[in-house]
Amino acid sequence: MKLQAVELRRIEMPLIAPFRTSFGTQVTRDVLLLRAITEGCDGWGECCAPTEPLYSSEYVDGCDLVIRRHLLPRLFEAPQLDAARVDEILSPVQGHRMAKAAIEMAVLDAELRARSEPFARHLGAVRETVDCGVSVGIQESIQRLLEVVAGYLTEGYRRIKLKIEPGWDVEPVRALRERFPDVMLQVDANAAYTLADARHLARLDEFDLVLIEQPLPEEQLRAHAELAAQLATPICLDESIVSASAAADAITLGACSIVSVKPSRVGGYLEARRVHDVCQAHGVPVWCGGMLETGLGRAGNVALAALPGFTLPADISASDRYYRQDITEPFVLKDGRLRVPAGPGLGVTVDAAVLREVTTSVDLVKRPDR
Ligand code: NPG
Repeated sequence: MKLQAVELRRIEMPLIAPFRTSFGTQVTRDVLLLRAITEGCDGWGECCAPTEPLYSSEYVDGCDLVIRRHLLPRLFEAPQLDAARVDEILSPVQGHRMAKAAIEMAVLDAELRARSEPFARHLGAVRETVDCGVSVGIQESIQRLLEVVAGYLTEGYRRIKLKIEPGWDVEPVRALRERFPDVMLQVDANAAYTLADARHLARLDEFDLVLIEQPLPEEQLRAHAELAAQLATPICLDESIVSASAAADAITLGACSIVSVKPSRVGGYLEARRVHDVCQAHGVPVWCGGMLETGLGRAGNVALAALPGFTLPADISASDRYYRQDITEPFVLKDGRLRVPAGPGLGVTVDAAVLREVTTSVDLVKRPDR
C-alpha cells in the first residue's frame, strides 16, 4: 500500500453533559481526525489526546504538530506501507503514543477496507456484542449522583464506574452501594492519591468494588504494589500501562491484578492487542477503556473489546451518552451491550454533512514529489 496523502481535520464535538474528573472538566472534545488517502481505500484515524496535557503528557495540539513534523515525513518515505510496520517506522520518535495510534488506526482502516476485512476479525475477536459500562463523572451532590446512576441503570448499563478524588470517594461510594446493592461498581482515581492515603483507600474495601483504577501517579509502579498489599479491592492500572512491556512489568511487580486497555494510550490497536495477549498469558483480566471517542474510535474499541481476554464490561457506552449527533451512525445499547461492526475496516461510515458542520479546520498533507 502506498500512502498518497493524509488529511488532518479538527472537529468540535460538544458533550451532552460536562464530564468532571480529578484532572479537570471536559465540556467539548476538540478532536483531531486523520484520513489516510491511499491508491485503494481511504482510512480513518481518531486522535484521543485531550485539549490539555492533564490526563497524560499528550494533548491535541502537540499531537497535531508531531504528526505533521515528525511522523508523516517518515511514513511518506516508506516505499511500501502496511499497518503492521507503522510502529517500527515511527520508532525513532520517542513517546507520542496517542499521535502514533491515530496514524496507525487510519492506515489499518485503509488496509482492511481495501481487503474487505473487519477490524474485529483482524484483531481476533470472538464475540459479536460487548458488555457496556458507563463512566460517571464527579457530580455536584450525592443526590444528583444517585439520579444520574439510576438513569444509566434504567438504560441497561452493566456496570457503573465512579470517578473519585480526595473529598469525593468513600461517601458517594457508600451512597451508591446502599441504593444499588447488587450493581457492578468500580472507581477511578486518575492518579489523584498518594501512598500515604492507603488507610483511607482501604475504607473502600467494604463496598465490594470490582476494582480501583489508577489510584497513584503513572510512574509509581512500586508504590502501587505496596498499596495493593494493603487493599482488598483489586488495583487496575490505566495511565501506567503505556505498552505491553509496561503491562508485563506491572503484573510481575504485583502493582495490579486487572488492566484497562486503551489503544490510544499504548500507541495503537496492534499494541493494545499485545497488551491483551500479555495479560491473558498471566491470567490477568482486561477491559477496554474509553476516551469519549466519536463513532470512529468507538467502532475500533468495540472490535477490540470482543477479544477473549476482555472479560469485564468496557468504558464503551452508546453514542447518545456522549453526543447529540455523532459523525458516524450511532452505536445503540441493546441489553446493555453494543454490537461489533461487521463491515470492512472500522465498519462505520462518516456522515459527510455532519462532518462538515463540526469541522473547524482541514488540511491536506501530500506525499512529497521526488
Ligand atoms: O466512556 O469514553 C468514556 C469515558 C471513560 O472515564 C473515561 N475516560 O480517565 O479513563 C479516563 C477517562 C478519560 C476521558 C481520560 C478522556 C482521558 C480523556
